[in-house]
Amino acid sequence: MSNLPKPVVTVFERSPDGGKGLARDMRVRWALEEVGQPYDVRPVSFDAMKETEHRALHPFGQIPTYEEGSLTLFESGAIVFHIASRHTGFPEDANARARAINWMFAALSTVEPPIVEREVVLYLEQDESWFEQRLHLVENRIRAKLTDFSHRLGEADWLDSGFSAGDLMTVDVLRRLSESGLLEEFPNLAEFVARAEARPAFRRAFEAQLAFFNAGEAV
Ligand SMILES: N[C@@H](CCC(=O)N[C@@H](CS)C(=O)NCC(=O)O)C(=O)O
Repeated sequence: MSNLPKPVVTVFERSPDGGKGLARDMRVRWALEEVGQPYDVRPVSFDAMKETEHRALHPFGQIPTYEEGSLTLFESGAIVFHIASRHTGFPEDANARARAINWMFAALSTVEPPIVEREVVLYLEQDESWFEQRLHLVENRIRAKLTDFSHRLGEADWLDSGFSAGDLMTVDVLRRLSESGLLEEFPNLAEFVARAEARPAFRRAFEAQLAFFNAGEAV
């Protein structure tokens, strides 16, 4: 058990994903569970996110943020990186650690952008005459990334020798495709995600965000 100050993570007061754990606080919760670090959450409404008080923590008015004593971070990648560095989320071997970091960056800067773009198309461009064409285009861009990634993963359980923050970030990014049907086109990737979701730390993080969502629904 660490004696670091208990971190506080900001989360959606009412997540638009309906409790599916697709918002980016999920990767932070999961990382904290993996390293056994207790944490608190602070809900923020969409309006409050854009207010000066929250922008002091997150200049772009988003979640998640991470406060640990006098340290404040935003950007889920930087937060998970920090958690993994402070605890045991990276392999001890220096090269394996560098490769895990490599995968974190790949997840965030190569795989996640077209996935987020697909969400933009679905949420904001549904009424456009070119909606179907554009969706097809963006989904093919995602398929191209998944094809490369699927070849690279092959039959391995994890990206490198053992589960690390690189796997965590990659899986959390791929989970955003959970209702798209795209992941199922790549059985080894679907299994990779399922394997990670079966981890006790993932389950705890998932249940915590779901309980939080359900408590909000009950109000
Ligand atoms: N690059 C940022 C993206 C943060 C982000 O897009 N957060 C979403 C929730 S997953 C959000 O706050 N959306 C509300 C908004 O942008 O107003 C990260 O990885 O932390």
